[in-house]
Amino acid sequence: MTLARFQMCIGGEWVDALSGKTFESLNPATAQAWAELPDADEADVERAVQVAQQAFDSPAWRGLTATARGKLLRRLGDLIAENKEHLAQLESRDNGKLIRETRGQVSYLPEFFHYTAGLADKLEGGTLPLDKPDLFAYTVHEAMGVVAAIIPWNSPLYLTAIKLAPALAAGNTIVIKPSEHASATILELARLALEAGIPPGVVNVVTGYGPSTGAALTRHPLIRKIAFTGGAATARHVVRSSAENFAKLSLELGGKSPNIIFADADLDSAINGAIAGIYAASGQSCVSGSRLLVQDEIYDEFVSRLVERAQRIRIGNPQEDNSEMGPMATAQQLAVVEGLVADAIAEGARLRTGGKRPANLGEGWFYEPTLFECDRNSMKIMQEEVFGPVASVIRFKDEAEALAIANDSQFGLAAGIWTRDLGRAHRLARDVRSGIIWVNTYRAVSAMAPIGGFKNSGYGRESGIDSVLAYTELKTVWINLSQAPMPDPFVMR
Ligand code: TXE
Repeated sequence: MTLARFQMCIGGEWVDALSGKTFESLNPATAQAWAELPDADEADVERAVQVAQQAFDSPAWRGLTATARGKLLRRLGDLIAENKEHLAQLESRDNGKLIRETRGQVSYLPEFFHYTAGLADKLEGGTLPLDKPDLFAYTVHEAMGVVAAIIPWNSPLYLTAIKLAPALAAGNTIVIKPSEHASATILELARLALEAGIPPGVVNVVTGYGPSTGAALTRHPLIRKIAFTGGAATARHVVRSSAENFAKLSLELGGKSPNIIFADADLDSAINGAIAGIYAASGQSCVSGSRLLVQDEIYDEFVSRLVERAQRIRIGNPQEDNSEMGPMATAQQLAVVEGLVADAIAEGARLRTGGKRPANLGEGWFYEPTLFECDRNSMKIMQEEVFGPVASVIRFKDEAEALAIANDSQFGLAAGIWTRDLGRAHRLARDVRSGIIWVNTYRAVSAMAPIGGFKNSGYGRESGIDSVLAYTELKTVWINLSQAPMPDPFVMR
């Protein structure tokens, strides 16, 4: 099979790596290479960052009003809408996500650009009611400079959109490093950005591996902000890189989110919510509801219904419309899942279904929907992120115990609460330590709703009305109104 050939986008030009090196991207459904991409090293990253800095300083970008930037973002959103089927197909082939899911995600993608476009010219500073009558001061939100965006493989377009749109709305330029496992759609996005009229050099994409391309980018001295989504171990490298020049950081690192089902819940809905939480996207979602907490009275019925539904999930080619679960996106992730399942069995977790690769699906990195029953929240399978279709379920007596189990985690990204009791829903929404709470629903996203975590799930928020501010520096301007000479130079005014 001939491989699709991609080039990187630097300064509006389509280029190979200076070294000429390339790497292959594999199709997770077949484990076969389908594309070849440039393997950027330090020299390519240097070029991309320099070009992004020049674009930041250029009148073609800096001279635009915020309203004009907003119009460009709106146009980019429109172009994504026009190209949605192409983008959905490409992402599904590259990372193995279901076509029905990539279609849904891409159809919604323009909203992130349209919503953020409207925010571009609403970043108002303030005039300060100073306690010093001879002085007047005001604040301004200014662009930071060159932003580095580090993107994982699980939802490349979505996770890029929530960084790219606010970064550009605020007037920054950007160098994006997509995952080596799923870069194709981000290169297409750069093409659409150029087509939208965003000046060359404002949006750049370098492709390659994390420890080489990614590390060269995050430690580059001209980078003023790093927006990262990925795993905790990689995030620690990124935090260390940022110490070089104190680049600002946002980190979104996944979780072990509790999905709490009370006996008074609508059980049909809660079953669907539990399935959506863990088996959608084959569990490769930062917000996956991988810890199921189920109340005593309904525990047995709930678990057997869940097992029955999990066993009916149609695993198959992600590009077929009727598949319900596709493969793991990478062979490494499949190995992680297999390792954690083996550890769970060794620790005494009871395997109710799954726990293996399905037969008859060829070489693709498929894994069965898996469910463990656990007696203790301290078990490794209750504490560690699997990032695969593996749920662990535990029983609880009452609200206090559910809350204690929910909060007994190093993570704090999301939580689901299933109950008809309004007071209880609000109590738990208040007391569960996580950045997102879903009541009687799961895995809902919106351009208007911030996403981000407490504890080891990271810091910073993406999406929502404050998202653009996270890509700005605040400047305070002081004006002396007095006609008198400057007073005593040795005393602070
Ligand atoms: O992500 P990595 P991986 C979790 C999930 C998974 C684990 C590891 O638990 O098992 O993370 O996944 C780039 N400097 N999530 O290995 O390594 C890399 O090239 C700079 C949660 O795929 O974090 C890629 O572009 N960059 C998650 C990006 O970092 C580096 C989504 C993410 O890769 C780098 C995915 C370095 N030294 C996995 N090393 C979520 N929150 O949604 C790697 N990269």
